[in-house]
Amino acid sequence: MRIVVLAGGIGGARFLRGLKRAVPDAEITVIGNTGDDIHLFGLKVCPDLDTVMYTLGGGINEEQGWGRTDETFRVKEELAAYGVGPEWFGLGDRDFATHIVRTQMLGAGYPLSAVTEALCDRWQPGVKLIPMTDDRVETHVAVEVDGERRAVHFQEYWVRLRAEVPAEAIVPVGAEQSKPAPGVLEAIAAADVILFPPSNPVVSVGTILAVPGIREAIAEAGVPVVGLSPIVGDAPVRGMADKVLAAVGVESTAAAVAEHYGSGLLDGWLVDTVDAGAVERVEADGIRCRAVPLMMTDVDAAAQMAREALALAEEVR
Ligand code: GDP
Ligand code: FO1
Ligand code: CA
Repeated sequence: MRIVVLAGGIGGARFLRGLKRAVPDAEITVIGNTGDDIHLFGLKVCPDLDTVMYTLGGGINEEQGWGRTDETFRVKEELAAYGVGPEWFGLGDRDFATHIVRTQMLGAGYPLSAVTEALCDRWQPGVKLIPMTDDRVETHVAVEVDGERRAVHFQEYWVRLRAEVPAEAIVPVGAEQSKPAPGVLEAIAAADVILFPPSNPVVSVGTILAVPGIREAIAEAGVPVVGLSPIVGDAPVRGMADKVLAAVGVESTAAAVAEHYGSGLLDGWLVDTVDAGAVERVEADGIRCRAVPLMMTDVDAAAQMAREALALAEEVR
């Protein structure tokens, strides 16, 4: 079975770990969000690609959900001693090596997709991880600070400002001019099923869908497209997805997120059992919906969610 998954960071990575356990023989292609990417200290950092790579490759900091396990911050301390920031972004020593290798290869002329493949040679994530695009796309957030409207990088909004200032718009800068990376459209066209994990619908899956051609390819693939809600009990399970949903005018409910994707894209949608009341509303929108446990408390729980998603895909096929 060929499965394509559109993934952000933690929500995507933890779901993928379950999916691999549920269907060990499946050929899984992950289209990763690169809108969160940021240049720091002259280095290219790709948080969502790295979160997927480290999680599936066994190098992730489990408690945190991002970054390396057993991390130290000596380089960051030394940079701070030079007065070189930003200090609000915690790049660890082991993680730095990944960004150095990536930046070196990009500088030598390799596209991000080839660089990602090379990094995965070490981590062996057991999936084909492809960035959504090789072109530069950066999510910026229009915020109002001290009565003034300005655009900040998504990481500054998320990490430094903790999404506590009102976001007026979310803009994937560069997306309109970007092209899907090699292999993205091919994987979608060859897929037996396409899954949207419980990733952020706006700044993870939404950004991937903003790359011209990807949304269209999914809609035209003619295979079941099934998503899992990252919103449980009218709130994100972790993080501040409610803030970016509000910025695009979507309420933080499992049903509203399904409607945001729309029946033109989604065939099936899983909500948590606490949101069973949403099933009728989602089905009225023409999207087949089931309520099942959606908390990824461990890999087995994530695997069971993956089985439910694939079962729903068979129902709508
Ligand atoms: P990020 O890039 O690290 O923010 O990760 P993603 O975009 O892939 O996923 C973020 C989303 O994952 C958040 O909106 C969370 O609500 C969701 N999430 C995290 N853990 C769980 C879980 O156990 N169950 C569900 N249903 N959603 C989760
Ligand atoms: N998230 C934080 O909240 N604080 C950090 O200092 C931070 C550092 C960081 C470094 C590398 C990396 O791959 C991810 C990192 N993240 C950090 C997580 C990440 O930037 C965001 O949580 C996601 O991109 C949000 O979607
Ligand atoms: Ca992210």
